[in-house]
Formats: sequence, structure tokens, C-alpha cells
Amino acid sequence: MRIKVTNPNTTAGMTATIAAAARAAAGPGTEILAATSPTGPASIEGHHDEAMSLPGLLAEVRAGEAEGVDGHVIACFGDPGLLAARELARGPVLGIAEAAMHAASMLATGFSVVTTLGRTRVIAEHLVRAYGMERHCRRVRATELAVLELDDPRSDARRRILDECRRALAEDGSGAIVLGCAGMADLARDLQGALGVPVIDGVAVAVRFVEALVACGLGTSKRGDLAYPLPKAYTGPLALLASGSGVPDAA
Ligand code: 5HY
Repeated sequence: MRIKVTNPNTTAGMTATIAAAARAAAGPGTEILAATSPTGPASIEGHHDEAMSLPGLLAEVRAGEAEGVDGHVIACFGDPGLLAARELARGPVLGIAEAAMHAASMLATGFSVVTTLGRTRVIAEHLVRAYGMERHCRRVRATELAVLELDDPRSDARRRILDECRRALAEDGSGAIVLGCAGMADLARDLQGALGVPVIDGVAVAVRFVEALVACGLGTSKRGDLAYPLPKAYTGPLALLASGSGVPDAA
């Protein structure tokens, strides 16, 4: 089985963290194809960043479809372009926020999300509602760490994330923690050991969920809103990104 894991930002160092977590989680016989978006923002920390990340993300999904991959993971906690990517894909497409929240809801009656900047909290809160997780998500908390600070030893990221997780367990009545950034994937096991509760990295669980869906012979529905995009003319720079789609002509 081949699963494409795409980092929608353009920071290759972060893709390396994501790829390592995906490969560590993947089952025997699963090949992980990790990709960094070819165009867009170096990190995604708001609505504008998300919007600007979409052409690059969708170009990578299209390329994966042309290569015949079995499924996709969108490795960014805002799950940017999830439905658009599902239109392009034959197999399952999972966002790491969606996967992590569903996993957490199966492991604890309440969970808290610990994310990066406060300004991204509203994006996670939108997803909590979109995924029907209001009854499970106790709170979305921010560490005020910028995404690219996660890899910077001077930021003391691990301690600041651990402290926020501890506050979440003490104040929110949560029994599990969802890590609110793909760049935190390498911290999950260590934090779980320190906190003694499930700490969920969406990259790992999304890979396993895609494997499970593919193993059950399931893929994205091609009926209705997730049917392949209708072929149409593109003009300007996006015409290049949208071409050679590999997406079968609409029936
Ligand atoms: C992520 N941004 O997972 C999100 C995290 C965030 O570039 N990769 C990013 O802060 O929303």
C-alpha cells in the first residue's frame, strides 16, 4: 500500500519530522511518500496562509493520483483543502486534525487541543464544530509558539508545550491531548510518557486510519460533491498547476 503524506507548507525540515512520524506509524508493507508543497507559505498560521497553501497542496495530491497512490494524508492541523483534495482522489484522504480528534474521542470522554499561535485557535475551533466534536473537545489552547519555532532549540518548545498540556489536564477536565500542529509529531510519545494520558499526533493516526480504510476496500465516494472536478479552462499561473491532472475526465 502506498500513502502520500503532503506537508502543505514549504518547509522541508518540517516534512522530515512528518515523514519520520508517518513511517514510524505505518504498518508492514505500507510505503510512505512524503512531499513538501512546491509553492506557498513557509508555515501556515492563519486563514490567508491556508488559502495560499491550497494550489501547492492540490498539485501534490494530483501528482499522487497520477502515480496511483492508495490514499492521502494532509499533514497540517487546519486540514486545509480537505474536501477539494477528496474531489481529486480515488482513495481515502484524511486530515490530521480530523483523524486526531476522532482518535481522541475514542480514548477519552474529553480532550484538549494544544496548538501553536493563538490566532490559529479559531481554525481548530471551526474544525471541532465541522467534525461534530463539540461534545468531546473541552478546549483549544495555544502555546504562542510559531510553527517554525518548534524546530528551534532556543524556543524551549517541548517545555512550553508540556506546561500547556499540564494546564489542560488540570483545568479542562480532559483525559487526552491532541497535538495541534504536524510539527509536534516527534514529541507525542515523549509527552505521553511525561503526562500519563493519551497524547495524539494526527500524522500517525491518519496514516493508520487510511491503511484501515484501504484494507477494507474503501475509497472516497465519487458520487455528488466529491465526484472528480469538472474539466474546465484555467488561465494564469494556476493553469500550470491544474494541468496534467491525472484525474479521469468527468463521466
Ligand atoms: C501545521 N501550520 O500543522 C499548522 C499548525 C497551525 O504550517 N502546519 C502548519 O499552527 O495551525
